[in-house]
Amino acid sequence: MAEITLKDIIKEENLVYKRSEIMTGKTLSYCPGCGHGTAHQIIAHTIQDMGIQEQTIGISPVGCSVLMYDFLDLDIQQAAHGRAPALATAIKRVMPEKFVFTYQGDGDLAAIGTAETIHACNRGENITIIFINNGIYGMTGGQMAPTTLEGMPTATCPYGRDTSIMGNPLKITELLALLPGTYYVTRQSVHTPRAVRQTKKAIRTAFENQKLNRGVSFVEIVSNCNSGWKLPPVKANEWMVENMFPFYPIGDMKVDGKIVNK
Ligand SMILES: Cc1ncc(C[n+]2csc(CCOP(=O)(O)OP(=O)(O)O)c2C)c(N)n1
Ligand code: SF4
Repeated sequence: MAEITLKDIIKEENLVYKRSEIMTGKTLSYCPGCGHGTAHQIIAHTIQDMGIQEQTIGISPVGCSVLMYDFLDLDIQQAAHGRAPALATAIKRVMPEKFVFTYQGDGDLAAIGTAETIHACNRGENITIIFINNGIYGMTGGQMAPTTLEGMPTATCPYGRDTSIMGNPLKITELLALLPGTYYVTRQSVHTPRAVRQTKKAIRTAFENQKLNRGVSFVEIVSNCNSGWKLPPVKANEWMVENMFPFYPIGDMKVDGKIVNK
């Protein structure tokens, strides 16, 4: 019997997954198992599917994804910490024909950038905001963020967040859904193939809304920071499902400008 080689198996018709051509191929700087890389892939595939590579401008944040411009073959402008929605506002207003998106962590979007986020969403800028919520400041060593859960240990609250001293975790996405300028608000994740498919659908919807000039489309992705959480990747995802999802439930919050009643 003729020997079956790897070349026989890896045929175009058997292919179920391929790296997006919009990924530059540079080695990602993320920790193994981190959700940032998967989120990049989803954005790249969506832009490739829509054929809008030349018309898209991304805004990279300060945080672990600061080097997003190295990984995605798109026009990308780096923003100062938290200022991505303001920069996206300016770029979209000057070039309304472009698809403009921000990509921001929870420290960037929900701490130092709270004002920019709220005002851009309230104004209803015609942009897409992609928000990676890992409940921690990943890049700087795992300090407490506004999104840190009650009781969750971090580098700056090693015994867990004590809400009597440190305040309550901030559900910024729920808050943004209440603003008149947000048209589509959803919370997704990237820890399973199904979750990846759902997130891809959400990001596609967000870009399609932008084409139709609908205002802000906001996609939160609840993700792990296995290094900051001091857990191996698989355990980090299990911890996320058990602890993050009850507080940050997955699903749509606002569709076509209307709050989704659950
Ligand atoms: C003006 C300013 N303040 C503080 C910092 C330090 N800093 C860099 S990244 C970061 C937090 C990033 O966390 P997050 O946005 O949650 O992204 P992650 O790294 O978790 O993806 C902070 C506080 C900075 N670079 N600039
Ligand atoms: S520190 Fe956390 S958010 Fe940053 S790359 Fe590592 S796992 Fe991802």
